[in-house]
Amino acid sequence: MKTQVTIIGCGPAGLLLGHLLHAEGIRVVILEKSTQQHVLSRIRAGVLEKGTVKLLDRLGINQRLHAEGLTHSGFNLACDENLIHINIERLTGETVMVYGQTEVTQDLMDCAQDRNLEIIYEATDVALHNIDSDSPYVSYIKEGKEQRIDSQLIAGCDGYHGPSRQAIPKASSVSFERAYPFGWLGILADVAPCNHELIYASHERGFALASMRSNTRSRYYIDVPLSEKIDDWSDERIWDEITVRLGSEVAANIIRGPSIEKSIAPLRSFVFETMQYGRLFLAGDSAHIVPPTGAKGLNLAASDVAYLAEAMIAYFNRKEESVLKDYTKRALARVWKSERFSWSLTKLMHRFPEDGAFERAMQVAELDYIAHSEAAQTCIAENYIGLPL
Ligand code: RFL
Ligand code: PHB
Repeated sequence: MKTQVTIIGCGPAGLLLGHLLHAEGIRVVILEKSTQQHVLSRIRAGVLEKGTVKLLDRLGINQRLHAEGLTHSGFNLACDENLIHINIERLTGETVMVYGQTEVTQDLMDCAQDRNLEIIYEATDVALHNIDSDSPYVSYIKEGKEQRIDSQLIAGCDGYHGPSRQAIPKASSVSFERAYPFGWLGILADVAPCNHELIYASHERGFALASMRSNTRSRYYIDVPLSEKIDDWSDERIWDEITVRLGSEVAANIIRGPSIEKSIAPLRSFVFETMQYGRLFLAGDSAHIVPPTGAKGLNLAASDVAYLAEAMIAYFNRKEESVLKDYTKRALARVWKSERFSWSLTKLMHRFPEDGAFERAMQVAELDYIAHSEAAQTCIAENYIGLPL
């Protein structure tokens, strides 16, 4: 098979890139190793920046988003019993949208079918070849048969564990990494949220986040040591811990219910420099990971592909090779600022094993400073809504 761009991975990065290119008449094939149902079963992000919403508006894949998404004009930081309201709309003039990654993915998949954007699910053993030449290709196995797609460009949108980044020689890249000594234990339940806005809580016992998917579906997280096993956490034990960490005023409004999903996700900061090697371009989690504390991962995937689509369109329409070369620099400038924000919010809100009374006092002092400084709140708000594209 021949096409113009082969996209590896059918997460938000691959799907958005596929739609952006397909809308410009560029021939695209998306290869996904899992089934559609499996991709949709992964419960992940919940908060969309304005820039991500605008991208979906531009594609016209936005009906359900605007009908069901919740516009949030603020969020809260909590420190023990104190709530600090960050009014992002008053401070920045912008809002964010609470709409699950599962819903975004579902909308992009449904629309791919309507618009004849080709997605090949259950493509296993995907391998990249000749990426530093003008005739790159991707091989894979489908229904037991070896297949091959020749294309001019390849987009590696295959997440942190995919083969694309591994195809780039070590000597041509540099990795930056920070693994955290805890993970987020998440629980999804069909109960009303405890608050109309998100609450990120820093408590003596650790971190907690009260989030939501709708007015009837809640998503909560607590941080736990990486050694913890999900089977040791009954729903009741999780609800008890959430209740303590969110403080008594918030806890009074928590409605408990059986979990629909619960899992533990490790936290990591990671940046891979370069995002281009020959004809291969990386986007989203294949190139970088942020801890989820700032709600940046999916939004960074969206900003990467906005830049990458622009570069690939200029390349195909106007034969501009130089815009392809600029992609890494443009994307990384935004990536590093999101890395910084996610890392600093993680440090502020979590208890690290090596931290003692002094470090806790520093966190409490910083949160108290934020509570009383409009400048500090503005700084947090402008990062939370997303830096300009
Ligand atoms: P994905 O979503 O991992 O998709 C990659 C796709 O590639 C496929 N793949 C392969 N396909 C073919 N061949 C192979 N060999 C392949 N290997 C892998 C995979 O099956 C998959 O379908 O990466 P993408 O598209 O870059 O999207 C990134 C986001 O998913 C991620 O950054 C966010 O979920 C992070 N994140 C959040 N981001 C936000 O912007 N806001 C949030 O509120 C937010 N909350 C979160 C999060 C991530 C979390 N976890 C579980 C890590 C909360 C959590 C708990
Ligand atoms: C979520 O609802 O899953 C969520 C919200 C905000 C975050 C991370 C995850 O920062």
